[in-house]
Amino acid sequence: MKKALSILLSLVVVLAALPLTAVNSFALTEGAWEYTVTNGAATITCWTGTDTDVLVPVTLGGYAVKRIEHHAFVGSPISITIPEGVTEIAGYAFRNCSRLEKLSIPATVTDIAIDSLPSENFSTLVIYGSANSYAKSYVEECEEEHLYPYYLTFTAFEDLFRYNAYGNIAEVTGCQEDLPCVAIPSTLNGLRVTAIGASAFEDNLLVTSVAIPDSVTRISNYAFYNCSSLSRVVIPDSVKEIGSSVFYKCVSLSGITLPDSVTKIGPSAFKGCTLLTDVTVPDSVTSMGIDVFADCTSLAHYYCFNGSAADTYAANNGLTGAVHFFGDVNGDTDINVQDFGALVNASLDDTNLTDEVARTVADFNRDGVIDALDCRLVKLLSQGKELPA
Ligand SMILES: [Ca+2]
Ligand SMILES: [Ca+2]
Repeated sequence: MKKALSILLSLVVVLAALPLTAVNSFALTEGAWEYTVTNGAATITCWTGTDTDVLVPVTLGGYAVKRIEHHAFVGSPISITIPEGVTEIAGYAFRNCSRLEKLSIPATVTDIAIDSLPSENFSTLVIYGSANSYAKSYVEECEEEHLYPYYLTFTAFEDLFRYNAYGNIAEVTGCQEDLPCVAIPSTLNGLRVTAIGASAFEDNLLVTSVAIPDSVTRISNYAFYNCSSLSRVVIPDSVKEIGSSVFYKCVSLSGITLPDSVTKIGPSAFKGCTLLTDVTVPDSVTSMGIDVFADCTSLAHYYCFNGSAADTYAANNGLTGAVHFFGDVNGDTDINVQDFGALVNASLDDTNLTDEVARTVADFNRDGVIDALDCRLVKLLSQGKELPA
């Protein structure tokens, strides 16, 4: 048994030593998205959903989404919002989107194939982008070349978002139009967007999904208060502070993962999110106000770290039945050698772990994959040792 374990461990070490560039492209699925991963970046190959308003994910399986492949959209949404981070849109990417009315393209996109747009469209297509972006010059080029037999217009993010300027930074205070999907840009007129202002999207009943850029460090009080249709929010790992009542009464929000950058969550931040079933609170959070998850009547899975502020909050607010600790793969609230053994098996072949909760807590460093690094960290923890910073 000891020998078998040492062979396993050697394998783990070998796997961990493989450089990322050795990983070839492979096909994967997450929800309605099909994608491939090459050199640590995801390319979207197909969207199989039926939604009318689509927010392209920032990451798939823990990999940053960089490219949208040809014929990626076989159905036809009415709006497609591409978040920051994507750099390339292939030819024919939106070829079949004959109902497309709104296409939001961030400044990170620097390559759009000239034939990426629909060959016929029954609507006016507005492309939203930054004033000095590649997207804008792309639209101008299309107009000059009379490429598309329908009316294509461009609206700058600068005209779309309201904001306050402070020196060379901006705080977004709202949106001029009610859009179902909102990808907030990281710059507005050259100003770095570092905050979502108080009540910026309060009572917006139309918005279903929001992507926040990784320039933002603070989400202010009541920013998304009573956004009753909001089901998906991407909070980047730049955000340090979530104010009070930020997502209060967001009754469509079903899950939220807070990144490792968050240190403070204000009172009632997620109060009354009655559809919220899953939440992850990292151990970077050292301050949680009262009632952060009060009246979250569906909360079934509360992921946190043993001994963290989130653990204390759960104990003081009657959430213990929903609590799962990262690293506790067998769910007995203790982290020991049995969890380490289960993790080694899962890191060698992740089909060894089918339970969704076990899979979530097995990814100890929360990078989207269960691998040798998670094994190492849980081993240290099971031995009562300090984790590396
Ligand atoms: Ca355990
Ligand atoms: Ca991991």
